[in-house]
Amino acid sequence: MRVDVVTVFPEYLAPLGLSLLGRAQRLGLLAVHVHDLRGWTDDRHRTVDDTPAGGGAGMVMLPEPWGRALDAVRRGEGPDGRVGDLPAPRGAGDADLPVLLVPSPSGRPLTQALAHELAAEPRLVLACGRYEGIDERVVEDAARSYRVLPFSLGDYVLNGGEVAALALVEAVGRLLPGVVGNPASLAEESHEQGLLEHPVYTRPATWRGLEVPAVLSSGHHGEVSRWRREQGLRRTARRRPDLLAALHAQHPEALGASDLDVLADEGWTPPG
Ligand code: 6GU
Repeated sequence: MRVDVVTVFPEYLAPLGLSLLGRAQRLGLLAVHVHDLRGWTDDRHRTVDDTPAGGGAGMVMLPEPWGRALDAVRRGEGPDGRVGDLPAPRGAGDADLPVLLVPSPSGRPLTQALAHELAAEPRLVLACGRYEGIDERVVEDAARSYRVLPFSLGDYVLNGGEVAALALVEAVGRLLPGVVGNPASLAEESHEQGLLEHPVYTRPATWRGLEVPAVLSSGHHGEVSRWRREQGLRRTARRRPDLLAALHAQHPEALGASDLDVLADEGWTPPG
């Protein structure tokens, strides 16, 4: 997968070179290209923003640098020409357009399901805005050559899209084949089955007077699995009952009779 990020703070994306994603890049599983938006300005001050039309607080990002940046990145170029290889086109039609991800508190919530959808794409482009946002015509124009997807990390406000870009590239990148060493560990995580994951423990068996639950040392795989399922259900009922309602609405068969007993014990019963 190729990922291009356009930002006025390229240094913000440096952590993508660390840890698992750094290894994925060295292995050629992922190519990340970070571009400075100011490379596409043409004035002495390298201006990227101006006052909002209609008045109001803050500044809005100018369309001209963004238009040039997104045209160039679409062609696999940075401010100074060609960078890296473009992935081979997959077929024809709109599905072949690269996805343009625009971090915004008014975007579609980033979920594990969306991360999986994006992990199937050969190419992602991230347009990180700052200040009050990017002139809306940039997104309108970009829709002619990209599949535009505004996304949000949650219902709170960040100063710019860079932290969201880091989160998105990590959530998507770790789903690419070969990036996480043991793929089995992916399937068991929170949000993969529509539930939160059970708690985990390691040595020592007693620490500051606190014990690892005895069942985990029993050696009975069946009992361990049952206990983990129950703990995941209890945790979800306590912390995220909204997830249970969504799971029950979309996959009623996913919650069996013993699951519903556990949930009833937590005070959760299916709606209706
Ligand atoms: Cl994706 N961007 C910004 N600027 N703020 C956010 C966000 C994204 N998600 C939540 N708040």
